[in-house]
Amino acid sequence: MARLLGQKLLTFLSVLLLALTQLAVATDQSRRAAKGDKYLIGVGKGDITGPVVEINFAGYASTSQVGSGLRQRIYARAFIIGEIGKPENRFVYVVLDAQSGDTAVRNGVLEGVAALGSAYSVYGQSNIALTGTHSHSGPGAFFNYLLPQITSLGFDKQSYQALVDGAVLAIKRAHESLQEGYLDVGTTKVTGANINRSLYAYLANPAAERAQYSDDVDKTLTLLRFQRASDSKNIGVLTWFPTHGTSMLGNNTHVSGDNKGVAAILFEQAVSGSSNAADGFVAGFSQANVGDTTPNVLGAYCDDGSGQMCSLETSTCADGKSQSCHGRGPAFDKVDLGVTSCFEVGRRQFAGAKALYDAFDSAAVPVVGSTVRSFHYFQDMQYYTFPLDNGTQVQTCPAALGYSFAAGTSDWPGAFDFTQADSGAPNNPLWSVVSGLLRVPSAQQVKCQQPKPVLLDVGEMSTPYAWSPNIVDIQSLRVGQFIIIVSPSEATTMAGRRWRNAVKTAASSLSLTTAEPIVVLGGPANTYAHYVATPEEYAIQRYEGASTLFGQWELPAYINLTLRGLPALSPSSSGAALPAGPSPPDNRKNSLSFITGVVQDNAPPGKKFGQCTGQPSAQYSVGATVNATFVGANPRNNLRLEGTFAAVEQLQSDGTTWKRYRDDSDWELVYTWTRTNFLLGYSEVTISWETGKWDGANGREVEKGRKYRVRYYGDYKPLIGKVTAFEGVSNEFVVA
Ligand SMILES: *[C@@H]1O[C@H](CO)[C@@H](O)[C@H](O)[C@H]1NC(C)=O
Ligand SMILES: *[C@@H]1O[C@H](CO)[C@@H](O)[C@H](O)[C@H]1NC(C)=O
Ligand SMILES: *[C@@H]1O[C@H](CO)[C@@H](O)[C@H](O)[C@H]1NC(C)=O
Ligand SMILES: *[C@@H]1O[C@H](CO)[C@@H](O)[C@H](O)[C@H]1NC(C)=O
Ligand SMILES: CC(=O)N[C@H]1CO[C@H](CO)[C@@H](O)[C@@H]1O
Repeated sequence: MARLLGQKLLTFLSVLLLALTQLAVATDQSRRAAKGDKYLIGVGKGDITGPVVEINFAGYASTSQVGSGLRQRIYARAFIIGEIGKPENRFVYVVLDAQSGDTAVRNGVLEGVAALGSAYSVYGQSNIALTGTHSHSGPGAFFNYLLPQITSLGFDKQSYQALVDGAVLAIKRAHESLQEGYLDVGTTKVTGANINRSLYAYLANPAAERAQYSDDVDKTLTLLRFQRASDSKNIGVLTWFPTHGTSMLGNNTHVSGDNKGVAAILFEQAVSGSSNAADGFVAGFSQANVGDTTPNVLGAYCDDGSGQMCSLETSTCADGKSQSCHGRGPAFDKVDLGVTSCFEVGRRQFAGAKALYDAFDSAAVPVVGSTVRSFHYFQDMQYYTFPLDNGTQVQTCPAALGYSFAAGTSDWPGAFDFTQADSGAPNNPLWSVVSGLLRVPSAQQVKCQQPKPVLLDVGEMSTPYAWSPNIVDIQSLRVGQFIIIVSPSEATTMAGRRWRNAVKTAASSLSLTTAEPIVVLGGPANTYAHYVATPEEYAIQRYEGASTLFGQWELPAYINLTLRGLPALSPSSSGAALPAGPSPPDNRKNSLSFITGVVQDNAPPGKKFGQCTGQPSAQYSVGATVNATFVGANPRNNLRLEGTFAAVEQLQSDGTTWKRYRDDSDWELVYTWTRTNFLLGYSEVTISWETGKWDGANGREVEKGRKYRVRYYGDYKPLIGKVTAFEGVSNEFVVA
């Protein structure tokens, strides 16, 4: 009996084994068939959360938007792709949760990567692309040029360094993770995450051209999947989709990565621990032809009590001004400063990308052709002469901004402090110094920039140092049939389409790729060169046209310059074939700054740093906000990069051990710093845990019936002496 059973079991086992082997072969074959070529791939992530308080935010250019805390840490995410066995054929695509790439930051990153040692000498000017997600919700003051420094009162070394160090760390981690693997690319349509904020300008493009597209913004999200060969686990995804990082309003003062920061973290949290995702999975949500897009998908309305939409033509309200015109996000709410809409627009991008990712094996196209190449050169845009398609010679101009620039957009009106006569305008010592240096544009410039009326002749101003870039980065990357245009400017929808189409056509006629080329556009990258609109949109001179720095022919020039570099992406090119071009000015050492450092922190008499002065209640129901307030110190004393200022801890079943449950990387945990006495250096910190409200998106519901407590990590600076770390912890409470 036992023997018979044993025999049966054996037969059964051998049949099972055979079936499994066949299955394995079949799977392997279908996997092979669906796979492209093997590349060297690596991903890495680094914390770039700069000073979260007392520093102006980048993006809205509003002097009054100064940080008061942190909602979610921001990151650099680096993706390296290379040819196997050929270290010289490699590129790095970095996505920064920041307003844009920038020349100062790029220089810092290049120096930082070079300092990592000889293994990193393969990375440099040509093959590092530094792109920003165009978030308007993070610290500024890191820029190379004067104009974007004005509202931040100059350059801040700490803010700059946080970006540089985090990006270098992300690149280092990506390099250390390099291994053989496959790349696949898929697309999906994401709805409800963008609309056109400059429809009137878009409509100036030829009707026949517009008829080729079903939407007046691009709705397509492109996803590149990184899958390692060793065990077929995915190590990361890199996506492109255009929508402005303006979900958080211009009066929000908590740092976050805006909607793309949300999407990236939701994706990383959702795949974490899943069987086909490797540890350290990185999700990059890169910006695309963002120029005329807005995440405020309900449209732009006048906050003047009229309930009217802003005018289509000029985005103004009944008073003829743009000041009360505001775009509304999907969860429009005046009091939450865009927080709910931001999460929702992030969630929509995440959900689209995740659904595509889950169906990827059937939906994706393998990247094929072993070639990996990149090119980069600097181009001076002052009077660059080149032929249009019809042969007519035209030229670009020194940078200038038109009148509509000062009006801002419906995402947030009124950029900069041009209303000097306005008694309500905030006092800006930097502007007081430099406004006298404004110059009248030269006759040649006025003519060149037509039909733009020049408001700020930034390209002809270099006192005390350059105000805006005239020299820009022309860069593209390529792996197999996948080509990435790296744009220094925010391309409008149609500008991006023309640029991608031109590259695709040229790549085909140059026979650059074996499979049909797939072209994406990422940016704003490397430097911040404002916008690039089509010549037709330029003629309309709304915000995007007014911010197209180099005149009406900027887009055809960018296309011409990209096509010039394209042969460098061919398999026979050594990549270094192109002359480097003129170097842009490096203003890191000579930038003005009116930003003061931390003077001192003190605890009020009878209290000590970290003492919990506002205890949470004993019990909360899910959905409630838990607040704990502590005697605080300035978070600029220590950015706690790769760490946290705030944590929620959960009591484990042993009844004694506490485990970290939420931290600064979580949207629902908010850190707020308030200076309570400037002279004496007192401040307090409130840590708010918004339980339940954001759960569900990534399956991280609060565990009910458990005990929790709030922990605060701070660092104080005495008037004399060194910065010292401290911690504070609240009483425990139950979430039921
Ligand atoms: C933020 O700005 C919006 C739009 O102007 C406004 O409706 C809201 O009242 C402001 N919120 C705060 C707290 O200032
Ligand atoms: C780009 O412009 C240059 C002149 O600056 C010209 O020689 C070249 O043919 C142009 N390239 C294309 C593809 O139009
Ligand atoms: C070429 O196209 C430009 C832009 O549309 C136009 O201004 C110019 O007149 C055209 N030249 C010729 C020779 O048709
Ligand atoms: C919690 O603290 C924040 C920040 O100080 C404050 O805005 C909010 O009103 C507080 N909420 C509750 C429920 O006390
Ligand atoms: C801000 C704005 O005007 N957005 C418009 C973009 O285009 C759509 C039509 O496709 C309009 O409905 C939006 O109002």
